[in-house]
Amino acid sequence: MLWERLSVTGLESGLSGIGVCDVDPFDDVRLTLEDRKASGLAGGLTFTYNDPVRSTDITRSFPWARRLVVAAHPYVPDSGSPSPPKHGTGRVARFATADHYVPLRNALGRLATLLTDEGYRAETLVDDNRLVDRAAAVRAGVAWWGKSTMVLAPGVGPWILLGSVVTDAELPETEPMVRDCGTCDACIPACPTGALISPGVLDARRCLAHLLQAAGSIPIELREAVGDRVYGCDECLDACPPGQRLIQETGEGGGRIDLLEALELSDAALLERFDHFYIPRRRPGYLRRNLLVALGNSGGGEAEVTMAGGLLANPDPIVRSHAAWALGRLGGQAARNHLDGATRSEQDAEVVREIESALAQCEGSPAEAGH
Ligand code: B12
Ligand code: SF4
Ligand code: SF4
Repeated sequence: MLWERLSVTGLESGLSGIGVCDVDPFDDVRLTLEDRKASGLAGGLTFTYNDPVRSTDITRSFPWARRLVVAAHPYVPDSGSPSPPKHGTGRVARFATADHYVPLRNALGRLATLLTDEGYRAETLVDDNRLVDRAAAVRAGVAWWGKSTMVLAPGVGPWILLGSVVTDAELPETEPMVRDCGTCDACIPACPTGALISPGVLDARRCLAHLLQAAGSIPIELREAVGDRVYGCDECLDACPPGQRLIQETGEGGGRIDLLEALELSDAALLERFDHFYIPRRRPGYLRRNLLVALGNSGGGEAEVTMAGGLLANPDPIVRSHAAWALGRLGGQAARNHLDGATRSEQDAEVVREIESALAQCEGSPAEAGH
């Protein structure tokens, strides 16, 4: 039977789970998306939030759709785990240590070919704004909802990426899992910013994974909590018991960036090195912003101060603001000299405010005591 062949091919292609669900609209998710937009919890998120009606009803995009074949790709342990914090380095969440969506795309491609070879229509969707992937995975019995808002699967916990094939083949539907988190709530206190405000509810305005890939400034009151993170955040996943065994089996490697080396790259080289990151409008300043916050949190040294000082002259005001913040956080006379110099030439009102606040922070920093 076609479903058995799809299932075998999916598992042979490295998927950890595969299931089938109908294409009825995900009305509960549409209401949640609309509520979170209205209440502000969405924090300016785009993606599926842009058009909740479309993203929760696949037949709006594919009127011929009859089923979703939903797949989970386990990207850990391939991703490696970041080595322990090391001076001068930043951290990348496991899902982004490389483009871990590639094997998922390949597996879905094979499934789509099986369907089209049988004369059916089939389109692959990976992290696509036309589908709410987690809701599809839950309905197809590939995973269950966790209180972290992640969906979890047996043996791999939250460490899966999701994708689907939309088809007109009327495949048999698979049963949803009868599982939940039970009494566990480990992810909620593990979040460094309190972004999980209650089970299953994320305040994106406080979520570091969101802020590090959003446009604009990183809110000043959350920059220390960014720590050494440059892209993504794994804290609520690391805390999750169903994923523990996999993490323990995962060796270190792949998740560290030399901050000074990355800040020295040209625009083109920076975008090329991190071409699999989502960066709003591919504006390199947003990545430099993240690198500067991690640099400020790094504890510093002469080279770090010189780098941040030099970036006070960057043409992008987002970079200048975060360079000022990094200098304030690094502290010391040299940092202060850079900031003083910039006050004489800076024209952008927001950057001026950041410089003033950084100077005030320098006054209070231990390196300044006694001056
Ligand atoms: C927008 C988005 C984000 C946003 C918002 C995340 C969010 N929670 O909505 C930001 C940028 C913060 C983000 C971060 C991450 N993301 Co993201 N993201 C998406 C995207 C594009 C859309 C998600 C969406 O529509 N959310 C809509 C809201 C309404 O969903 P929700 O918050 O999950 O709400 C449901 C639950 O709250 C549940 N619920 C409600 N009440 C309750 C109560 C209880 C008790 C429970 C258990 C559940 C529950 O029902 C709601 C739906 O009705 C999808 C890709 C896609 N096209 O689907 C990837 C996706 C969700 N992201 C993914 C990943 C890997 C991540 C990160 C782990 C990356 C990282 N390491 O930094 C983090 C995890 C942060 C987190 N805790 O969610 C994977 C998730 C895989 C998985 N195993 O779940 C996806 C599916 C991408 C993919 N194709 O693999 N992401
Ligand atoms: S990704 Fe990080 S900041 Fe966002 S909810 Fe999870 S632990 Fe909190
Ligand atoms: S940490 Fe516990 S409560 Fe949170 S998602 Fe994992 S199992 Fe569920």
